[in-house]
Amino acid sequence: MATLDNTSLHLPVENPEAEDFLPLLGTDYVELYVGNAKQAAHYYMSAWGFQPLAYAGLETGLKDRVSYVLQQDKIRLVLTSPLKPGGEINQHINSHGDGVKAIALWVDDAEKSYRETTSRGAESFLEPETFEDENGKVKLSGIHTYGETVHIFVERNEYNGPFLPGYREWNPHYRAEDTGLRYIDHMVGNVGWNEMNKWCEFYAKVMGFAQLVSFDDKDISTEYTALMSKVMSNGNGRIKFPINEPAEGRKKSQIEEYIEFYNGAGVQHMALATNNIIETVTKLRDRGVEFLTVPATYYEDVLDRVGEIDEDLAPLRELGILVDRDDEGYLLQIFTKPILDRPTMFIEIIQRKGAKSFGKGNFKALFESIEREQASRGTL
Ligand code: TYF
Ligand code: FE
Repeated sequence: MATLDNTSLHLPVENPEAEDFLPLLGTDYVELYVGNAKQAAHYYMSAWGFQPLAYAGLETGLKDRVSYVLQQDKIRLVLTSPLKPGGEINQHINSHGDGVKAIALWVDDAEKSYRETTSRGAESFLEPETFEDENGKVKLSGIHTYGETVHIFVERNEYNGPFLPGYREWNPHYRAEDTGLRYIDHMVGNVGWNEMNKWCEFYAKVMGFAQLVSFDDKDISTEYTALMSKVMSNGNGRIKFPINEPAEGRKKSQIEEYIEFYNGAGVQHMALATNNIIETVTKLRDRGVEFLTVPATYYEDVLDRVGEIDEDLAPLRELGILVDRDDEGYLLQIFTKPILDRPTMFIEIIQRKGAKSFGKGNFKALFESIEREQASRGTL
């Protein structure tokens, strides 16, 4: 069983004998509740290179909401908007703005996943239910996590349709070239003051995760930004959920700013993996995606810090891509500015070259960049 301590790096296999009571095959999809799903879908296609996959709405018999499903390699996004006043989706948007409602996890047994987690204290969101159409059946269940975010367990081994029962193929004439995004590397949650340990214990006790890494305010407090972070991982390492909480600093923590504008805990960033970060970021920038920048001085000593890398430094410097190394290799990463009007969610692009860590060596440069953004909003 997982222990929660403050040692730096250990693997999530603390008792290899113990059976994983919640085997997870991967992230099935991420659902965002948004004010205008049609236009959000266009943004994720045109700027991010997602491909249209499936649709549900008035034309498929829904009366009160609409969903567009997009895909790029293993990453699936669902964009959902309400069509009428009132109800849970409007309430979510009213409270949080656009944001992630569900991180859906692919499982072999949605019923067992529900039983194992709720019996360990998870609050039920969706009792196990089978959905069917001409393409087969899918069993779904769901539990609550931090804020109003939920996890849906998706059992889809008897389904051949484009997404889920009730959705039909979506074939608009518009298709954008993909940007080389491959899979979700990690999904980060921001929680309130002193709530990090509670939520890490939730992932340990209720979902059988173990702690991979922890960062305290000494690692990551710059002049203003202060936060604490622990990374929780499931047994096979396919699902990684860092959890951040604000810490006291000289001025307002970036996590506090998030919590204020999101009106509570929620998903702060998704990290999307690519095999060629220079190509991916070049394409994203050309299509208007805005990234945080670091001072040119970052690149003066970066190779002293991380040693030899395969990439030329010039394009990394031009694009503002950050580099960090751990015992097992190195990684390249870059962060967008918030992708919404509220300073809430952003996206990280990451390319791992052996490294299993999260870029601790970049925290100072990164957080100072975030602080410049905060200052431009008058938050500091
Ligand atoms: O996911 C991570 O841990 C890294 C670093 O507000 C990070 O991407 C941590 C906190 C944060 C921004 C990035
Ligand atoms: Fe990250």
